[in-house]
Amino acid sequence: MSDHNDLNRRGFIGAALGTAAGLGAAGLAATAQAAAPAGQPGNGHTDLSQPPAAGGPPPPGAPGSGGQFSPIRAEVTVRDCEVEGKLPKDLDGGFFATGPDPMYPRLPNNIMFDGEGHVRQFRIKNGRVDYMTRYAKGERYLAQDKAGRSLYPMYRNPLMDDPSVRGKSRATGNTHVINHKGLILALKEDTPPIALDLNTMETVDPIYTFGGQLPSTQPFTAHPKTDSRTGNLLAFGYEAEGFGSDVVSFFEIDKSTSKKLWETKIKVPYVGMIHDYGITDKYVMVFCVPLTIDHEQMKRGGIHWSWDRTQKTYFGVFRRGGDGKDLRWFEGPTRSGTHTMGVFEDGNKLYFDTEITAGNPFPFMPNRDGAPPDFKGAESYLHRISVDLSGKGKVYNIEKLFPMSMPLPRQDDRYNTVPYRYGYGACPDPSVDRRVAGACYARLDLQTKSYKLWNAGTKVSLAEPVFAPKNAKSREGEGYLMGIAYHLDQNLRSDLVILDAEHVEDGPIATVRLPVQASPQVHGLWVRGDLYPKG
Ligand code: V55
Ligand code: FE
Repeated sequence: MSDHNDLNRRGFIGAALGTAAGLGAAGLAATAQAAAPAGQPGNGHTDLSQPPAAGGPPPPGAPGSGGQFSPIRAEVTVRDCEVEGKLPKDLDGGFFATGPDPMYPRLPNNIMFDGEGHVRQFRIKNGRVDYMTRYAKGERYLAQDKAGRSLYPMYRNPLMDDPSVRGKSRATGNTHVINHKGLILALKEDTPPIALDLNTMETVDPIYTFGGQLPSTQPFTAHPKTDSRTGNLLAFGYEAEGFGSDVVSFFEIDKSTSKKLWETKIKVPYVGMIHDYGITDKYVMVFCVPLTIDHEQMKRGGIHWSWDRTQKTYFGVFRRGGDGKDLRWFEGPTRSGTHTMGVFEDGNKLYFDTEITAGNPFPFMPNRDGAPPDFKGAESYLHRISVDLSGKGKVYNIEKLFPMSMPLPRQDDRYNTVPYRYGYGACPDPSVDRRVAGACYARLDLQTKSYKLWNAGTKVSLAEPVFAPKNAKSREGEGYLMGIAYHLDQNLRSDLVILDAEHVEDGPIATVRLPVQASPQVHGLWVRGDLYPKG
C-alpha cells in the first residue's frame, strides 16, 4: 500500500482538513478551520475512529472511518426545529447544500470526493425552520439501490465500473447545488445535473439536459454563475468531447426559458481539473492547474487525477458570446487554485480572485512523482490574478489578498459577474497559532483590505457559509451569513448558525439546533422564498 492509500484509509480528513486546512478541506464536506496539534487526532497521523482534536475537521462521510464518522445514509426530516435566539422575521427562503454520502463503503484507495450526493434543505419561513435531506437519485444511485452493492468503486474511473452500468449516467450531484426554474440542480463536474423538486426534494430528472439542449453526457461544472444583470445561467464543462478530451465547452442558458443562448469550445494546454471559473459582461476566465488526468493510474484502478508539479499554470481569457478564437493564455508558476471568490473587468484589465495553494490542494490525491502528501503546500490563501489585455504580456500578475487560509471563499451571489466588495468564508483565526486557533466565519472587505471575524472556538468545525440577502433589493452584503457548525464534542451533532453578515463579530443572532449530525456539505446555496414555485 502506498502512503497515499494509507493516508486515505486512516486519516485523510484529518490530514487534509485539520493539519493542512487546505482544499482537501473544501472538498471534504466541510471546512476550513483550525489545525490539530501535531501528534493528536485530526492531524493526519491518527486513526479517524478516534474523536478529532479540538479544532479538528468535521469528518462527515469520511472513508474507512468507523463510528461517528460513518456516512449519514438516512434521509432525514425534522419539522419545526428548535431555535435559540431570534430568527429574523424577514428571513424567507431555503439554505441548501450537498455532499458525498456513500451508499456503500468506499474502497480503501478511493477518496472522499466520491459518494452519492445527499442534498439538504433548511426551509426558513414565518419564524420557523424545517430540515429535510434526500439523496440526489441519479442513475448511479438507482442502479446501486437495485443491485444492493457499489457498482462504481473508484472516483471518476469508468474503467472500474461494474459492466452492468456501462452507458448509464455516473452523476452523483455531490458537489454543489443551484436553483434553476424552480428546481434544485445537484451538480458534479463530470456529468449533467440531477434535478430535484425544490419543495419535496424528490428527484424529478436523473439526467437534466435543459430540455435536450445539452448532450446527456455533457460535463457540467459544479460552479456555474448567475449573470448579475440578466439572471441567466452561465456554465462550462471540461473533458467536453468525451473522457479525457482537452476540449472545454462554455454556454449560457436563459433563466426562464432554459434556451441555450450561446456556446463555444476551446482547447486547454493540458487536461486537468477545472473546478471553477470567472465570467464578466465581456470576458470568460479559466485557470488551468496541474491536477492532471492520469491514465496509467486509472488503469491500475486509481482515481482520475494526480498532481504534476512539473507543469506551469495557464490563465486563459476570451470574449464572452464569441467563437473563442481570441483566446489568450497567460502563464504562471506551478500552483493550484480551485475556487473563485469573485471576478470583475475594468476596461482592458481583468481581475480574478481565487484561493491559491503552492502545491497539490488535495493531499489525499496522489503526487505523480510519488512524493508524500504535502500538507503545507495544500494550504489555501486568497489571491488576485490580474491581466491587462491592452499589453502584449504573456504572464499573469498575482497578489496575496488576506492572511487566513480559506479554501471555500464565497461572495454575495448577486455579484457573480460584476465588481464586488465583500467576501465570506470559514477559516482558522489568523491572529492565533494555527495549532490552537478556533474556527471562524469571516467577512472580508476587498475595498479596505480588512476583515471581521466571529470565532466559534476550538470545539466546532464550520462548513462553508452562504450569504442570504435580506431581500432581492438589498445592497451588497446586507443580509445574513449562515452555515453549519459540527460539534466535535457532541458526536458531530450540528447547528445552523445565522449571523448578521454586516456584523459577524457579534456572533449568531439565531442558532437552529438539529438533534442529529447534519448531512455532509461541500457547497451550499441560499434560495430566496420568492423563487420557490407557487403552491
Ligand atoms: C471538488 C470536489 C469534488 C470534486 C472535485 O472541492 C473538486 C472540490 C466533491 O467532489 O469531484
Ligand atoms: Fe467547489
